[in-house]
Amino acid sequence: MLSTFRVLRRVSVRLALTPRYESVSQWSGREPVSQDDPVVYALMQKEKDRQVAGLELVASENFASRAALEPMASCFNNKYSEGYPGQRYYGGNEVVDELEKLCQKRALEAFRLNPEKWGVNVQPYSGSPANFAVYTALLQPHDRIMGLDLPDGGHLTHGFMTDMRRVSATSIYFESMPYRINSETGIIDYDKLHETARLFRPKLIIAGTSAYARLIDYKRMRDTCDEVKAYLMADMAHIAGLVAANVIPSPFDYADVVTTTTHKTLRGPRSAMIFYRIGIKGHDKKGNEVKYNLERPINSAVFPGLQGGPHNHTIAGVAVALRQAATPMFREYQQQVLANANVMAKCLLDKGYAVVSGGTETHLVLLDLRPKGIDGARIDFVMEQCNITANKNTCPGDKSAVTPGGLRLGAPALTTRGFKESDFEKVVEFIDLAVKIGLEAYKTAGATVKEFKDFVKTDGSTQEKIQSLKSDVEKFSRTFPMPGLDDR
Ligand code: DSN
Repeated sequence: MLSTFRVLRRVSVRLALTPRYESVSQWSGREPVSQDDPVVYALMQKEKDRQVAGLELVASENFASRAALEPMASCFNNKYSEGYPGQRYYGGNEVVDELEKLCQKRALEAFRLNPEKWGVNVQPYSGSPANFAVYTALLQPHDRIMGLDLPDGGHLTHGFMTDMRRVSATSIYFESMPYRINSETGIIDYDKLHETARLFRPKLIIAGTSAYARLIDYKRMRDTCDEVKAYLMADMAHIAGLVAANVIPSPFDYADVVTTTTHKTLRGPRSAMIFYRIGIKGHDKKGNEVKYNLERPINSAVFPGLQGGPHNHTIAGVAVALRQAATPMFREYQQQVLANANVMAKCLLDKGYAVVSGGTETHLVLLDLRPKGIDGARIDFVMEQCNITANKNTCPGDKSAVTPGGLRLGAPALTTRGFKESDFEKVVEFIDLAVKIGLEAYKTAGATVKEFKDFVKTDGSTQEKIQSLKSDVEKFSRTFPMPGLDDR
């Protein structure tokens, strides 16, 4: 059988040799991609098939609906609209203004926010730029921030740095002091966070996680912020859908600013939003009203500070997803996400696996493979060979992010495909089989991860087991529906 690469090469050579349009007058610009560019179209179909045939457990991924995807292939793509509704630099933005205001309104409604108390910027291109925009707005260069350390479940943009290097720009331009989880319990060490904050005196503390299966105690963090006079920024990117559905506590009760992406549990296109408090903050000693001053700095930081024209086609898709997020159907979906993640944790524990913090209260489970005598990098690789995608992840106490001890397993994407608790029991069976294949291979493979991977790819007996599991996974996965458009 020809490899995909060879097929694509043949197609590209043929296309290069055969002009599809003799002159510009023959090109209407209305040809479908399948006709205009079969090479890219073939890749789209190949990726679609990979998604349909696999078990998607990457906790930050999801499958957007057709309705949320379609606006991204619309004429909104064509329009530049630097500025904000009613204040644009270019003409022709009356419809874009309507769209952006609709998206803002739906964003506030989806999170049950009072428009007299909260405003929202829907222009950030994605989560990392959104977080950087908040820091740019509220901090001076080298001001101090505190976020959950990346190996403990935080995100790069929460100030990540190592002993050797300031990795994230958020640690290059700002002074970062991490807080951590308690390695015994797997829960954020709020006492230590409080103690460190009193010494470090940060100007902003981030309540947000990327690989953490427990609920955040926003009140405790608010209390610490009040004591040290810091802003509380919640980054709810992972849990936004659960918050919108009101199935977990909301950061809006305590935070000054809330950032989120729109494509994880929220199930929309890839984009981000920044919510900020507006209106009266309190009163000064003389009894005069003090107002929040977040809206102008945040809007200016997004544009013109960090970005150019907003991606209106994406904002249109986000508006669609936000309408969906305000429906009872969406709440039902998020309840199922929680139930599925819970079953995944329980089944893993029943099979003798270790799970960081002993379970989950969110959409993900952090599987600790170290007690099994293997790591996340090796098992992640074996699972990928079997069409099960997750990601290797550090566990408390891990020294290396390259061969971390665990795997992050998320329920949102498969729940979108209609998986219920019994299906997740089956998913755990598949994971368990993959771990067993990995453990067996580890006995014979060389010491390095590269040697392990080479062994897995070439050892006959290992390959036989992998192909058999892959075939079972594929058969199972293909029985579930996939949202979106059929061929893309
Ligand atoms: N990649 C996303 C995550 O996994 O959390 C966000 O950067």
